[in-house]
Amino acid sequence: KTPGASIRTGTGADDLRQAFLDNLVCALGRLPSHATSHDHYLALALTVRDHVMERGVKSFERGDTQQIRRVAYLSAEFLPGPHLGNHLLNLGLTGTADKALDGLGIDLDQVLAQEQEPGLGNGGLGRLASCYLDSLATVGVQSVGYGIRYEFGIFDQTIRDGWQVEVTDKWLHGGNPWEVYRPGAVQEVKFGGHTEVVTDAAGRSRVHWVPAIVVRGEAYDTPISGFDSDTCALMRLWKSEAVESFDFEAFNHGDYDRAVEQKVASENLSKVLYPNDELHRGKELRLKQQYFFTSCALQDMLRIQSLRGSPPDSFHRNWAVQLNDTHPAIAVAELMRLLVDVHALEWDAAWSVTRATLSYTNHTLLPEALERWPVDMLGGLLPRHLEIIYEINAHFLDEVRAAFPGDDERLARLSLIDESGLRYVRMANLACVGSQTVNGVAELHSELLRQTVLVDFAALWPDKFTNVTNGVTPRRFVALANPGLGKLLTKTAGKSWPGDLDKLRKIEPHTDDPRFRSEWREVKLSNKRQLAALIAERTGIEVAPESLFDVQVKRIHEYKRQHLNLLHVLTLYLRLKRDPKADIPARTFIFGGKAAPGYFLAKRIIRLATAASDLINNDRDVAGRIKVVFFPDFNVRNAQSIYPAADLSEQVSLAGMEASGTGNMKMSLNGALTIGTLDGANVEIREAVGAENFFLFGLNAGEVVALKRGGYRPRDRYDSDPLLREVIDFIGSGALGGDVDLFQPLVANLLDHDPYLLLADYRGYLNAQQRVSELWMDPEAWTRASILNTARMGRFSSDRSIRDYCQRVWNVNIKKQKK
Ligand code: 26R
Repeated sequence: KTPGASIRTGTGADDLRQAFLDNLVCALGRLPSHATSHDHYLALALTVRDHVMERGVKSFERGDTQQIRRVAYLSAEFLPGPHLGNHLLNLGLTGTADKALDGLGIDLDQVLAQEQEPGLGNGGLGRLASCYLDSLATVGVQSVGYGIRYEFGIFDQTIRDGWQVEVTDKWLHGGNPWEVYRPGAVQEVKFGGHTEVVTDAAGRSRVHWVPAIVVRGEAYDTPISGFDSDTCALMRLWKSEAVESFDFEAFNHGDYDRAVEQKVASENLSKVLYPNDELHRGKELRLKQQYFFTSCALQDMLRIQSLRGSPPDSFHRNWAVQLNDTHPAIAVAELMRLLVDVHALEWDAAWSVTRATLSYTNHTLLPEALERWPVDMLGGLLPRHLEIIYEINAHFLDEVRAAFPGDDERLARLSLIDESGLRYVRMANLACVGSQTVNGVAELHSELLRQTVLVDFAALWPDKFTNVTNGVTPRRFVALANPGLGKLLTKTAGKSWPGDLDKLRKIEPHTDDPRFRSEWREVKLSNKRQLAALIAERTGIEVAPESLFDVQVKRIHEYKRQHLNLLHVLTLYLRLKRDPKADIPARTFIFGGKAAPGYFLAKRIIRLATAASDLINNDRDVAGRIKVVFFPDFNVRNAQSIYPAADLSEQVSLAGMEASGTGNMKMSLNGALTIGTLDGANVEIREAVGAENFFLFGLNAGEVVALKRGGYRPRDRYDSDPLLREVIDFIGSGALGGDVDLFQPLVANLLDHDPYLLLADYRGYLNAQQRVSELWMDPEAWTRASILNTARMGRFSSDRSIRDYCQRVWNVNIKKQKK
């Protein structure tokens, strides 16, 4: 035992069991004889949290004494997934916990199943933030992930009569054993009102913001452990509270409704996550949320800064602040306000500090996702920030005029204010101007960023731009999700691979070993059996584990083209109906993903998937040949069951649209082969695993632009391709169930607009699918390609991404603290 180690954090099975029982009785007040599985979960979570906290506290202490530059990752979304199993893995305590509970007749898996995951994000961007905290802790960088403690996260998806029905997410209802409330870290956040110029004691004029409303931000900390690491990251989420519980004046006048109005309005700020991704609607409450957490975060960093005894003008030496998309981009103006108005720095000094502190990551090129706020709305809510934005803009446009004299159009494009009609503040421009570094999330995306959305900024400041390709944590998405594969990898490549993913290369020489191949297939088959059981439980559909599992799981969006996948499914179906003897290997098509509640066509695409599922699964003519599943409520937990069972990973977005994708990495890492376009990180995955182990199809980004420019006419494709005509007519015919009009909007959209060029890529896609079927019929060749996918995916560990950020963006040294 290490000196000072208490039973509370002892690492033997007896210590763990005792700590567990103590928590059950003392912290939860439950008699062991009466405790439920959920009580067991809470008690084990509290036990494990002690271990993580102890590390966290010690590592932050080191950071304070060493005046280390810390990373603050500002993100409106986090999707950590269930914590318990991951912590046990990271701490090396899984076996011990199993043993400790076993001694009490308790099953660890049943305990793990009790946890409600925090669904505080929509999809890729939120999950990436959580992978990055995992890797920051793992590689030993001190960091805080700042965000919002939404009371209601992303909705739970249920399927009723084939339609998505949204159910409120109640993740906090069973209690949250992971978070620690921090009364000492409370912040005040102002809204509305006006500004005044006042003279301070030193005779200097300063701007004073007199707000209409003040809201309290309360901090809740969740520790995030690293793999085999002494460092621990912190996820610090802010909850909004009213400053006063009641308006006592109104209360005393008997106006009870008005008395609580203010309180309700304040608490609404952190009430619910906006469930739309990639569609910016200028909702005021969302702007309030963004400012709320950004302000809390920056004030908190300044507080810690002063606790360390460092002055505000060296803020950038102590903090590197990363803006996860433009959602926290108001940070540019807020940091200026805090430095100039509150900490009395001169404008120029404050501007240098701000620009040396902030960096901005862009996650999407879709024009409808770019955030811009009406000037009146922003000015009404944040009057001082609008003044600051104007002043930044004035300085900035002077710089532009000097660099490009007389170029007024360029000036208008670069301006922080869009003045082409109703006036808007452009948040991407604000983020660019206020940042040290701007990056995209895959090579292709970063390139397109420089060539399109941010082309004028790239011309002005070419050195500001860089790329950091996304990555995923192999701990959660391989070791935890796929323990069978994990064991085989450890046996073959040694035990260090989860923290050093390039080690996977070591399995490559075993590709041609028949024994290894058969073990590889056995692992996959066993994962598919488990998923088949889960599918039966959730949907009542029976699928054959021996069939090819063809998987597309991600948010539902037209640009991701789940409906292109469905065109293939239905084409196969029609072919089997026509030609029952067709040589087509058995396939199970698995779809999963949530649609934004207000996204009409995305919901129709889900309905199309469920209609195809109903029709095909109940047609005896194709029994044993193809099956279709829509797996409800795709979230981190379900993802952990699905990725390990995938044979084929569908990454079929229109080239140039998907910034990176990260599900593509998770599946390939778990031995799936990809069918995909040259989009996002697919490009780099294909390079890494080898073109012969990847099914490529479709237009590339340049061809997409050219085709659109040349006047694309989808109806011509329909007219000239009989297979395409047949499948589209079939969808429009009413034969899929429901009334004839059910899929008319989808069909009409494809024939008359087809903004994502499905009809142009249809043939190429069918051909690639044909190659998939052929390779599948040669199990040895398929297995070989599957092994090579895993073996060559090392660079897509989020540890590599974080090292890239440390080098190219944050200027932080990595000294992995070994135990
Ligand atoms: C403006 C608002 C409605 C909004 C826009 C976009 C809200 C949320 C989003 C989410 C976007 C930015 C997102 O998740 N993008 C995804 O980021 C992943 C991580 O970098 C990429 O892998 C993925 O390609 C990209 O779509």
